[in-house]
Amino acid sequence: MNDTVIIESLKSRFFLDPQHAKVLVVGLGITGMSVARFLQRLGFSFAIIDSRDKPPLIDSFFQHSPDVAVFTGGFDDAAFQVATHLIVSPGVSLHEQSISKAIANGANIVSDIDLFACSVNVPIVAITGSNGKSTVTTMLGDMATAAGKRVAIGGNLGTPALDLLAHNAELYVLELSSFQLERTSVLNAAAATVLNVSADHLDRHADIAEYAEEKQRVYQGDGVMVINIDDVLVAAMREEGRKVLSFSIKGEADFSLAYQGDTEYLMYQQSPLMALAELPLEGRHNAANALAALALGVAVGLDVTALCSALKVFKGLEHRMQRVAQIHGITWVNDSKATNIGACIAALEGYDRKVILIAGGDAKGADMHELTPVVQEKTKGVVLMGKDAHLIAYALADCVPVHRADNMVQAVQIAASLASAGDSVLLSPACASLDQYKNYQDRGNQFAQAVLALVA
Ligand code: UMA
Ligand code: ADP
Repeated sequence: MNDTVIIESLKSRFFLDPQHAKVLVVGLGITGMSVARFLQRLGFSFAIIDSRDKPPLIDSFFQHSPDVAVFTGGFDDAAFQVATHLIVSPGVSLHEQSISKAIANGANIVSDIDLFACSVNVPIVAITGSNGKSTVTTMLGDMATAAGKRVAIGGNLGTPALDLLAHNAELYVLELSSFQLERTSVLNAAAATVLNVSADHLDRHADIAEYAEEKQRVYQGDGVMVINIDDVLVAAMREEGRKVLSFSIKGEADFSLAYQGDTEYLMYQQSPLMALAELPLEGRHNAANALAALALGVAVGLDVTALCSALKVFKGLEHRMQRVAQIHGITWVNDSKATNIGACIAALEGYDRKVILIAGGDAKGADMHELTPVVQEKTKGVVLMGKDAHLIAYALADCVPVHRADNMVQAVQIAASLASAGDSVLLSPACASLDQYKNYQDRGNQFAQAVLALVA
């Protein structure tokens, strides 16, 4: 879309006019940087504020934009009070006092996703959920490429949505977090899905109902709703009069699993699409992800045969149910990206034999008792570490043997002493990693190193 059309769209939807708006960009992370570039391109003047003393990107920002006012080291009310529009990065809560006050005074909240939605006139697919977003977004990107589309993928996945505009794509696939969705009001995705809802980010959202409501915002507009009917909170989001494609790994749906003879198939209504065994991913939850991606692809008119051809060669993402090694008959699996209970439960449910689970970290306010039944059924021992290990230990008391470790090397050594040939050891922490590691990748890498050191 050309800049004049984009500006007209911003004016009509948000009164966001380069002549009059006083824009404050809140947060100087990769989102703030992408917003700044976008506003500069369209000729807006704006200021930036970040509560950190030295936001990590400040030096590179000043190199490219020495003339923009940047406030750091706290949220100064004065900067907020003059703003007509706040473009707030996802890492900053809208409940920050200065932001609440500015909203009360009439400031408009706009997200980078809103700006993006005003800037494209090709289909957007929007994907949210507590788990599986990155997998489904990447999967669908590969599938759309196989179907001959010039596609760009990003959002919470890593590349800020506004930076995707340079691709001039025919289809955009966005992974969206609850933080991005809560401040987005004009997304009208051609197809959207909430993959699932389980407790997460309860340190930022009041409760799971509020968290689910933010996720539901992915369906705003009149595009196709792709609905996981196995998840009660998602199934309840269906809206009368909207086109819906459902998916299920448990029963009947538009996209489902079914046996024909001895072979289990991914199905589109009554037609088998491909054998489940042809999907090269561990864990039954990945069958749900494949069905969701197929439904989204079909919703935007992609050729289903091409979609399946991409699924058959999709290798999955690092740190998600990734087999690290098999040593003396013991299989070691890295699922470090399991940063909440739902992912850990899904990982354990996929096993038909007993597992040794390594878990723990920052529970982000979740109630760890939800883990108890599946841990009891699927594990023969648990090794816990990190800040909230005691909460998990409390939830699992008297259910399975629980061991404590100070670090990953120790956790792996304890797990090795508990495992016998034929067992799996699964790192699926059900917690965020930041209390002990740089990020989930660091945690997964340290696990892999500790496992490989066992052989050495
Ligand atoms: N921060 C401050 N003060 C500020 C601004 C930010 O302390 O004034 C802190 C935040 O609390 C946060 C960090 O700085 O800890 C980064 O926040 P940000 O909003 O500046 O983040 P960006 O660098 O813009 O990255 C964001 C997403 N980050 C968050 O939602 C925290 C990235 O998702 C996303 O890839 C990127 O935009 C592009 O869309 C990351 C993430 O962790 C991967 N997401 C969460 C998740 O997946 O669970 C939601
Ligand atoms: P997200 O981007 O939502 O965090 P990922 O694809 O990165 O999702 O996967 C995060 C974690 O969730 C991993 O541990 C992965 O094994 C698990 N997971 C992936 N898909 C699902 C699903 N459909 N249901 C539950 N857990 C899942």
